[in-house]
Amino acid sequence: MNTYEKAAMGKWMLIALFTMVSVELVTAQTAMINIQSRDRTSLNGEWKALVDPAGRGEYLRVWLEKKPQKKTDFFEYSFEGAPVLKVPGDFNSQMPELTYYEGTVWYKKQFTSSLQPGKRLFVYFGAVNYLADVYLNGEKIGSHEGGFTPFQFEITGKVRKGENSLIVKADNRRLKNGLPGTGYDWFNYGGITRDVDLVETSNTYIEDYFIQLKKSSLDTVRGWVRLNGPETIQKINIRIPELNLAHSTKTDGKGIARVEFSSDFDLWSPENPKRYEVIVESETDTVTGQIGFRSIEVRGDEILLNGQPVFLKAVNIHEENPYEGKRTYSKEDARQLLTPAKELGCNLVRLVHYPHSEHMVKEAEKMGLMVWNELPIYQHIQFSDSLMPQKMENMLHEMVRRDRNRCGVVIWALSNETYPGTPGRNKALAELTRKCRAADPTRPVTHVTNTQNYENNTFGVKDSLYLHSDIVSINEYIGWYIPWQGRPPDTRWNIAFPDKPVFISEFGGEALYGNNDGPADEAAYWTEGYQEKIYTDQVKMFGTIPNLSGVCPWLLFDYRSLGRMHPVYQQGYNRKGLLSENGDKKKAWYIMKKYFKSK
Ligand code: GCB
Repeated sequence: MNTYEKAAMGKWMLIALFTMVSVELVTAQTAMINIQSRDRTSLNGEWKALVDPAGRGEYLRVWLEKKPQKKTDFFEYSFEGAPVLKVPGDFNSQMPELTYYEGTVWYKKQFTSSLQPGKRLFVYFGAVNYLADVYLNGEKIGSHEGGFTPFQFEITGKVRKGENSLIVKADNRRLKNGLPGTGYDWFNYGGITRDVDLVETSNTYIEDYFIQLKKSSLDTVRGWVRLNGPETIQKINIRIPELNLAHSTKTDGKGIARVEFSSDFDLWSPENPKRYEVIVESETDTVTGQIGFRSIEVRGDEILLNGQPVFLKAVNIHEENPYEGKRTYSKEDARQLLTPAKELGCNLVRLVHYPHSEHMVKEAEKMGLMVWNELPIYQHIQFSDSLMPQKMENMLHEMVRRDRNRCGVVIWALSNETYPGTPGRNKALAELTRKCRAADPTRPVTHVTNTQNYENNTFGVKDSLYLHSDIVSINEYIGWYIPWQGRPPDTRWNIAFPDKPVFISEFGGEALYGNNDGPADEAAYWTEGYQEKIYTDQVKMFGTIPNLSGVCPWLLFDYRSLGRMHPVYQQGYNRKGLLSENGDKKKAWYIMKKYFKSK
């Protein structure tokens, strides 16, 4: 391509990008709400629960809550006298008989409302795994698919003054055409796993906003504010009191205001996790958020944070409370997982393999940990299923919408270990990447693969998915699933994308904590010594990788996974943790800690 062609191409891309951004802004016009910075009335707590392994609840129409009129009336279900489950929380860890359950549970919560005329009300679910049908006072108000992203329904006009009954059918059965599909290496915790809230707004409310530094800039915010409701044309003020900053703009007939302002920000970074109170005001609504400002970009073969090259010292984390063997859901749970990541010397957490709760993302940001947010497009996904494009797109938007104002989030990861031969994969993921960049032009996007070839101690990395990836993210388990084919420091690399940064997104091996028989150099599989050796070799090999921009061991804690069947060493746990499920440090922990200290 000559200079002229390059310039023309650049211009075309800019026009395309602007058009795409506009499309995303104007299409999301159904009643939606970004509740991140809003007051909420929590519906957390005890919910009545009916376990329905036979799937009879549909036939019985339990949402109608019929009660017998006469003593002899037939009835076979009742929420009265039903056991209770805590929300948020998975059901598997709350009742011994549900430990391995994959099926339906009907949940019920009573609440009172005194919604005033002219106000609007939404019911918000942080996540329900995997399918949810929601009923209010006997009427279906909506359904949702996907176990790890938030959803909501407007209930203005449906909610009653006084008592209301909210019923949720939660079904965590695996679907062939689900996201993820049927096979995955983590525990399938089901139920209403995250917070449930009521959110009240004015008739025309601030539906969403995007307030982050524009790409490559250290001082200029470029974004938008979007209203929902009849009074679309309004004056908007954005204030950051600590910076003495006040910016005014105006919405158009579609309720959208462009935002652009500059300031001398104290930039967010792992060393300085600074956030500001940002107040967004319209004439009818006000929301207040804690927002940090930083720039993140891939330039050439480097990742730049605030304009400076950064090496990603990362660790993989599953959303499981290891000590209690349950899905994490609270701020405290999040801190429990993130504190050892800090201790290890990390500056980034790869939250696998699905979007984690808002608490994880917010606490990480506060603690100075960059966040990698990932979609559950994992291994064997049925890309050619006719419903798949829509499912992927919905999930993408739910993830981006929730976290686009979180400066801690620095990477959108769209897939993990999909296979080049899967029909429809390349087209589907290229399209998804385009949509992701349109929804958020500021953050790098990546795909992770494990399909590289390793022969004669040489890696061949050529999956065409990396054409759509700002970072070449590689999972490799040399020393565990695949034996070394030479000395680790002699490893060679043929990477078909020499101009991009490389990130080793997974490596490691399993060890049962305390299994320490024999000297380290004779150590056998499953010992801490063998795992330590894998880490020592990997660290030697890292020095051979061109454009290496970070590494991320698999993973922080041992975690539950049904496929891990070894009766002595695994007992239903994936044992690749640097820490046991009780938080004990394995020998490999110290190798990793030393490596991160040296970077
Ligand atoms: C992988 C997957 C991860 C697994 C891990 C393992 O490549 O991305 O989800 O759990 O390997 O332990 O095998």
